[in-house]
Amino acid sequence: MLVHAIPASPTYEFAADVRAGLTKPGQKELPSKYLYDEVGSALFEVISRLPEYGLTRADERLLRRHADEIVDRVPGPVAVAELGSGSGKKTRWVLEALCRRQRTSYYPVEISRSALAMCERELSDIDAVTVVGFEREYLDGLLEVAACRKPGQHLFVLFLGSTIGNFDRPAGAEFLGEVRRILQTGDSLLLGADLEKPAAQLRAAYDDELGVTAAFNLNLLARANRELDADFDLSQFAHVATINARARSVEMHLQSRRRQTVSIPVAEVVVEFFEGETIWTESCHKYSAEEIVRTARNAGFACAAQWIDDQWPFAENLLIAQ
Ligand code: AVI
Repeated sequence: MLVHAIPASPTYEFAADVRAGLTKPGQKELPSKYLYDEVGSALFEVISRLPEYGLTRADERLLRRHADEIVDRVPGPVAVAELGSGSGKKTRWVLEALCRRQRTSYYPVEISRSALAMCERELSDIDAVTVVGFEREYLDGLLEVAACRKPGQHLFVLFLGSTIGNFDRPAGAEFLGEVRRILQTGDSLLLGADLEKPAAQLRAAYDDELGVTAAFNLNLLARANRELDADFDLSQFAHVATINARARSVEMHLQSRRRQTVSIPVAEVVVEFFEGETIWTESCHKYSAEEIVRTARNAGFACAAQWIDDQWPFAENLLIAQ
């Protein structure tokens, strides 16, 4: 796979974000994108196989069952861009269906180099697909992909796995608007979104019995130790998943088990924690099926079709740029 890489020095950005998030007045926080280093991406792969976490399997089931139908409704010929490809496993169904109709250029856009490498390994056996990876933030990558399109070619953008849920609602709506501005009329976006479900089911999904999600969350502190020379004592922080009923989200936090001081030399900061204080690390918003259609419409898309899984409430939404 050809990869457009960014110069490997994102440490200063991580350090700046850690410093800003942990010195913020009130609720301390760290951006969830830093959960996905090599270890975090591997742990997320395990999460997606846990019995309690049905989201990824629902996404994959819908794509497997409806790939032909989805592709039939996408105006073509197309090049495919995927925002946050992850391992690329579920993308296979869409690419195989497309390849029955045309040779396909596939552009995964990922900030995680290891996820891009996994994606290439997963998809390299599909003959009629050319994979060109972009190690970029989503919108930067999409802009570059859009610049490569051939005359008469539409873009088919995949934003799967309910990553939209990791934005707060206004930011999610704004993000869809940004994607629309990059696209041309008639281009399409396949948006996967996790739907609302009972609190007990959500609690189990984000605080599994084996402790994989806890390890995924704590790895953020381990990453700060590895990359920023921090001295977080992981045994003194607990993974907490809480339901925010008003925001209709699950929040992941890391809670300090005692009063403690942590120094983070590369970020040039020393941080005090009181007992019980938390670092907010991620939000996972859940949508209603109608809300997705409405939000998409406000962003300039028409929902051409929606498929909902029968085992785990999750919706695949085919949106056409108007
Ligand atoms: C990547 N994203 C859609 C996952 C989610 O469910 O919001 C991330 C995750 N966090 C904990 N478990 C999974």
